Amino acid sequence: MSETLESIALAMVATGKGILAADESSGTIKKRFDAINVESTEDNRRDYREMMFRTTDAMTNHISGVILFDETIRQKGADGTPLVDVIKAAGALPGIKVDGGAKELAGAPGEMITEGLDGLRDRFAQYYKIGARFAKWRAVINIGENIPSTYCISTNVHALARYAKLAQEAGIVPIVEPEVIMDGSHSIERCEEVTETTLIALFDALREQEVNLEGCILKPNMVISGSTASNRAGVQEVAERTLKVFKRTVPAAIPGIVFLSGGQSDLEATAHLGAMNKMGPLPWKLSFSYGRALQAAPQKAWAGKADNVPAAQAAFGHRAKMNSLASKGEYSTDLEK
Ligand code: 5MM
Repeated sequence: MSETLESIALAMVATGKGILAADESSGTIKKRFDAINVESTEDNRRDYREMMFRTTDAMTNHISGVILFDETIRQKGADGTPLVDVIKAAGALPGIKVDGGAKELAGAPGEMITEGLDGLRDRFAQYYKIGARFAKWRAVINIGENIPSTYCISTNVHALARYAKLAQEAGIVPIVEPEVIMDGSHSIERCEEVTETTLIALFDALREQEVNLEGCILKPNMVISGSTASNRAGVQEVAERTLKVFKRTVPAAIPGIVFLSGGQSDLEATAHLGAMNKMGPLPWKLSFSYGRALQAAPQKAWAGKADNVPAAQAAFGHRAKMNSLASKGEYSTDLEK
């Protein structure tokens, strides 16, 4: 079958597979490496990421695609093979983060707007040539006193839709990521309200700008209590409220929803995904596109030492497998042993 936006999107959410978000920008990867006492050099970043891309079983059976940062999509592995080819050889799709990061939104203290639309058409053409078949753009929606404002939500979803349309024009499937941030002491009800409002606005904007929904993947937050809330909601409540909001707002034409982990522990992120997939049938595939929840364990096991590569690959493979099971509704915490 020839490659279409729809066929790429379906491959991204193939049964039992999800996405590895390895697109940490320079500042974020430095923060992750600082935590394991590893210097953030170009070689260390390459070695670390190559180690994951060469975890064959995980990459072939549980990971459909990898979101890369600009540096990584151009990098070669230690033996000179482009990392894009290492990913493709494992049977996964290379993807690219194209946003320029979230910056302060003018005149709106505490709120952010994602930049990066200028020159995006040319960048997409270049990334397509390098091998990217999907892309990612993340919008940040903070919850706080009197925020988010309608202004913040509408400017961010407008930018997401403009990015998505440009991606599709280039033959690249857009992952649209409106992240309602978990930081704060807000209740799960407040997260539910903000997530619902954001998703309604997002799908209005996608429709207005004539984005092809069948060739688009949604990467949202789960509906969850603020990280410092008292009485944080349990797994079942998170699963029920998240699905309630999605059923109200996400058209069935979207082939898949892949969650971000957003600061949840890796076990929490897997348990929530597993609980939701036990509540089917659902109109869309429900899988993962985790950064921290897939990488925290391998980063700790690796700690920058070549001798630790097998243990780090085992840790990455385990989390990929647990999340794969969760995406099929076959996960239980006993399997962690
Ligand atoms: C891997 O982290 C991604 C890039 O973050 P920065 O641009 O801030 O460096 C991030 O966008 C990520 O793809 C999503 O937030 C999902 O990752 P988590 O860690 O939330 O699962």
